[in-house]
Amino acid sequence: MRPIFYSLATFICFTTPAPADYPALIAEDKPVAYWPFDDAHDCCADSKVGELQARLGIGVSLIVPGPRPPEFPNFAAENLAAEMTVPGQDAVLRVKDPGLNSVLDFTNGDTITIEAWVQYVRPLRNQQLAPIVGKGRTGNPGFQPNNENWALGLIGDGKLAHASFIFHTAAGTAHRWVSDSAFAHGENWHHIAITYQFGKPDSIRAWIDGKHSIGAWEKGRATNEPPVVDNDEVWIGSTLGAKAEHTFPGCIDEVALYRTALPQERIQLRAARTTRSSGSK
Ligand SMILES: [Ca+2]
Ligand SMILES: [Ca+2]
Repeated sequence: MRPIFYSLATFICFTTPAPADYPALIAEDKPVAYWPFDDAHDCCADSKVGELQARLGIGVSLIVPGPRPPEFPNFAAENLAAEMTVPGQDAVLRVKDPGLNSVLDFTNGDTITIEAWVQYVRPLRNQQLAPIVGKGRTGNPGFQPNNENWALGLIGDGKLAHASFIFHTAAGTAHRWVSDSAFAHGENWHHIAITYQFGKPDSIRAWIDGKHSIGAWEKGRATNEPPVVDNDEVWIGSTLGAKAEHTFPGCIDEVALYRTALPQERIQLRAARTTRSSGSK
């Protein structure tokens, strides 16, 4: 009987799923920056790749739960997220742009993927923007206010929130794409991802909870003009001086930035979920 026992043991060993490892999943796609918010220290939350630190504003808390098992099997049981705890009280994480032609700078011909998990707990008004992560539009001295190189956010329709992608041209004109799919506020976590090749308005793709969503550039806002590029900061969770009305109403986790377009099958892997429906439609 013993040989049979050993065979069975070997079989079990090889068929047991690997431990949940969301960071390893992200690393396989080679992001240029990835902030999991799980090992923050003193001033900052470090990017798991490269050297880009996200400096914590005083209104940010990094002790709140992020997506966790069993609902989100990719994640560790102790996964943590960033909460914009006190809107209007510096509830933002700031990342310095290293300078000219940095990994954070995008122009025509460059491809971007931005992704994050979000939990927005207060409803958004019609047309209210909830910033997730973006470069520029910080209100920092020395920069014009309408200088978003790229930005991922949610936008309200009075009832639900849609995914949005925004950039400004050098003239300061905003070009905003909005997803058709949307979801309600509450305790549910949602995964948002957008890919885009600058200069090609038809190249934009978006996913909410791993499901592709069609959408549209706002009227007259599709353009092949390049985005404004400068050395302003990347901000997570807020814009425009981190005032309350420009701050994300909830929690953000696992922010990653790529200079490639991630394919749908890789996006879907991230959004794995069990036990209850996502609530998005
Ligand atoms: Ca996390
Ligand atoms: Ca720059």
